[in-house]
Amino acid sequence: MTIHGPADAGIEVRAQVASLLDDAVARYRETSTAEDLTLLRHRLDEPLRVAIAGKVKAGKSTLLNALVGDRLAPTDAGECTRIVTWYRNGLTYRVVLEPRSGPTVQVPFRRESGALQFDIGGHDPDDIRRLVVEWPCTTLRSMSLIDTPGIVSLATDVSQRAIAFLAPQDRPAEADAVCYLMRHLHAADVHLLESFHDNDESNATPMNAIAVLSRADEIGVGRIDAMQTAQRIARRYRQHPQVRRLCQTVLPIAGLLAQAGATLRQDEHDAIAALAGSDRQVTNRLLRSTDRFVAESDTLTVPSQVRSALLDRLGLFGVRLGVSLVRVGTVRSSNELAAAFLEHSGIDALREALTSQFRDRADLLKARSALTALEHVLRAHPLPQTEDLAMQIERITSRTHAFIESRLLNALRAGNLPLPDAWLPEAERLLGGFGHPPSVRLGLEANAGTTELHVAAADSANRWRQRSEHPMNSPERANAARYVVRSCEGVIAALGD
Ligand SMILES: Nc1nc2c(ncn2[C@@H]2O[C@H](COP(=O)(O)OP(=O)(O)OP(=O)(O)O)[C@@H](O)[C@H]2O)c(=O)[nH]1
Ligand SMILES: [Mg+2]
Repeated sequence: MTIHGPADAGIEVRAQVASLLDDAVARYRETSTAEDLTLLRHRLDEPLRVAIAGKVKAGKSTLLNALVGDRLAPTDAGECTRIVTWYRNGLTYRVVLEPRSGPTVQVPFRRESGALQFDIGGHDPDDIRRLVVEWPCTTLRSMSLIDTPGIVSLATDVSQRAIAFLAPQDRPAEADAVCYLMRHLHAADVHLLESFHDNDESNATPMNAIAVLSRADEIGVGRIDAMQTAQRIARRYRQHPQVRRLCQTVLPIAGLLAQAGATLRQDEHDAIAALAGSDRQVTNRLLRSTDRFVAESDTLTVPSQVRSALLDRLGLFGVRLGVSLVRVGTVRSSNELAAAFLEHSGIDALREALTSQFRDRADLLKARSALTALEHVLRAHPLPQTEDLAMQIERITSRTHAFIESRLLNALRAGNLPLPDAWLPEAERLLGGFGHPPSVRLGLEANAGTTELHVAAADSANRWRQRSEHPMNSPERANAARYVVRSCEGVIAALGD
C-alpha cells in the first residue's frame, strides 16, 4: 500500500471529491440544485475560505488588516462592521455589494488616513448579504479572509447574522476554516466555538479552527511584560478540555501592534522617537496611563493631538514598547520599529499556524467542506438515482487518513480513544493534534535535521507497530494503534528521501 504525505493526500482526496461533484452535477442536471452543485465544484478550485469570528470588538478587523498588511477592513463603529465582508485576491481593486435580493452593485471607496472606507450608499446593512472586497494581495492569493460581524449575545440581529453565516442550520457553511478571537475564555466563547462545528457529532473537528487570545497587549493594562503573561494564559487555555476539543491551538496576538507594524508611517516613527528623546521623567509620567498620555499639556515636542492619534494606532503598550526600544538604541529607523512591532505582536506564530494548519492542508479542508455540503444536498433533495453518491461520500471519508486522524483526535480529546492513558500524549502528537509539520508531530525542535526526523519517525512507527501487534490488545486498541502507525508512515513519506 502506498502511503502519501499530507500534500499528496490532499491532492488525491480533492481529485476524488471533484469527480464525485462532477458526477452529482450531471445527475442533478435537470433540477434547480444543479447550480448550487456547480458552485460547490468551482469552490474546490478557489482559495481556501477562512472566516475571522468572535465577540464584538474582539479585534477581528484589526487582525485581518494585520494579515493582509493593509488597512482594508473598517475598525471604527461604522455600519460596515455589521456586514459579512469577504476579502479576495483580485486583478484590480473593487468593492462589490450583494444585496439579499436584487442585482449586485459596485460601491465607491476611498482612503481616509490610510484606512479604506467604502460607501454603501442608501443600503440598509440588514438587507446586504455580503460585501466583497477584491484586492491584489499576496496573502489573499492562498486564502480568502472573511470578516464577520461581532457577536454580542445570541439574541441580537447582527449576532444572528454572524452565526447564520458561520454555522448555518439550513445549508452548508460557506467558510472552510475559522480563526476564532477571544479576549478571555468565557462559557459564551465555548458555546460559539461549538456552534461553528458541524451539528453531526462525528464530524465535529478541531482540524479547521484556530483560536486567538486577542488584544493580548491589553492583558495587565498594557504592561511591558503583557505578551509574556498572555503566553502563559494561552498555554493554560490550550490545556482546557473543551478548547482542545474545538480548536488546534490558542495563540496570543496583539493585532493592533501587528497592524501598526505592517502599515507604520514615517511620521509615527518620528513621534515615537521624539517622545523617546524628550525628558525621561516627563515622558515616563505621560506613559503611566492612557488618560495622562492624551490629556497632559503640550509642554512636550509631541502635541497632544499627535499623541492621541498614536494611541489609536499603537495602544499604550505599543507606545511604551516603541519608546523603550528607541531609548535603548535597539531601534534606529522606521523600518526597524515596524519590524519590532511585528515581532512583539505574535503575528508570526499565527501566520505559521495558518500556513501549516490551513494553507498546506487547503485541499483537505476544501474537500471536507464539499463532502459536507454534498451530503446536505443529498439529504435535502434526494433523487432515486443518487443513493450511491452517499456511499461514495462514506467511502472517501472512511479511507482518507487525514479525516481518520481528525476523528481519532476527537475521540481522544473526548476521552474515548481505546488506548492506555500512558500512550495518549504521544498518540495525540503523532496524529497531528499539535500541528502537522513533521518536527511537531515527532516532538522535535523546529530546526531538527532530516536525518534526525527520519530516525525519530522510524522509531515511532516501530514502537506503535509493536503496540498494535500486542496479543492482549482488544481489536479497537489494535486498530487505533495501527492508525498511529499510519500517521508515522505519513510523516516518513512527507520527509521524502
Ligand atoms: N490595544 C489593542 N487594541 C486593539 C487590538 N485589536 C483591536 N483593538 C482595538 O479594539 C477596537 C475594536 O477593534 P476591531 O478590529 O474593530 O474589532 P472587531 O472585532 O472587528 O469589532 P466588531 O467588528 O465591531 O465586532 C478598536 O478600537 C481597535 O483599535 C489590539 O490587539 N490591542
Ligand atoms: Mg470588525
